[in-house]
Amino acid sequence: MERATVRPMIKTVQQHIMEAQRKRFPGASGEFSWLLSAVTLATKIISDHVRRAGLVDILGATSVTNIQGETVQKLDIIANETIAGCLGYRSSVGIMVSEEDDEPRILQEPGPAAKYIVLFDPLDGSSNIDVNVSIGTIFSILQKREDVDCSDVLGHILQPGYEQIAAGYVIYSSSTVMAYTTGDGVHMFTLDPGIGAFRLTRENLRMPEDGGYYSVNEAYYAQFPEGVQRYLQWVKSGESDTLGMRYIGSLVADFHRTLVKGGVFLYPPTTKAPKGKLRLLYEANPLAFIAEQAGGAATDGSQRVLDKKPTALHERTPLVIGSSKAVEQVLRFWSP
Ligand code: P6P
Repeated sequence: MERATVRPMIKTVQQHIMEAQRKRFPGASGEFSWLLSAVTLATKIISDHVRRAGLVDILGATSVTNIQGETVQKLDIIANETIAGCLGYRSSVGIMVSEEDDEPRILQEPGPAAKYIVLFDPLDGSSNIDVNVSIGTIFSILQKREDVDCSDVLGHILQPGYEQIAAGYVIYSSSTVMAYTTGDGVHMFTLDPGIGAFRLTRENLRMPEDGGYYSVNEAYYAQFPEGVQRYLQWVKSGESDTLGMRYIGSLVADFHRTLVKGGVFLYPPTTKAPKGKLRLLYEANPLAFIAEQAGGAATDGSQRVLDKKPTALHERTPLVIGSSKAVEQVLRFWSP
């Protein structure tokens, strides 16, 4: 009797990462996959907290203000310490950079083993927590530089985005979805609460070239550069009937929709925030890596985001990210 072919009906993110690493690096030690498992574990824990936010005393703000000058929400602290705790058990992680921490955390003494740097925004969009809007975690992974002394912590961290070896985000919404890339396409997983695992739901995702939405906070229209104002006048003129408009005010949610449905998200410079609001190292760079891997583009108006040479840990950048055509359309009106 012919043996039934058992096809794996479930591929978890761990399996996917291990297979991808073995395929690309046959001699891989598995330490990178082990590192990524810390991120997936941490985001499962954060997802559980987010799901229960209204039920236990973790809603609302603390009396703490972070380096960004923002009031720290309780869930921010839980998310930050959860990720630090999970990464702390990975001997391959030497340095951790968080939006919530003024300074980098040195998790392992500098040395050949502790070769990875993990940068993240533990809970982006946290101002939306109390109104039940989708929020997310964004992460970026670099390797320490060979040509920089171990003691030069910033020298290892301040690398251009094209040096990233992996990047991803997790969106906590109607379901918890993770998207990641290691430079070999973008892959998406949905957390199955029944088995507590992220299951592969989309492989080698491509950003739609046409259609979708433009996404910007038009309350700042008067503060935008004149070229951005001209783009907004054009996109609403009816000449481009392909784009609708959506703005959630939570970067991960606005980017996830743009990745899946197409269009463009903009956070331009304003008179109040002349360098833009979003952070380069742990927001713009990881999302730019994903956008490009899905066939899209990401610019600060003057240059490719991934080419920017960072000069400070928490530096900000203007961001225009989405379908290549939609990004190019913005630049036809605004190229500072
Ligand atoms: P605005 C959330 O506070 C955040 O950092 C991003 O998630 C989001 O894209 C942006 O700020 C929204 O900023 O100025 O439109 O409220």
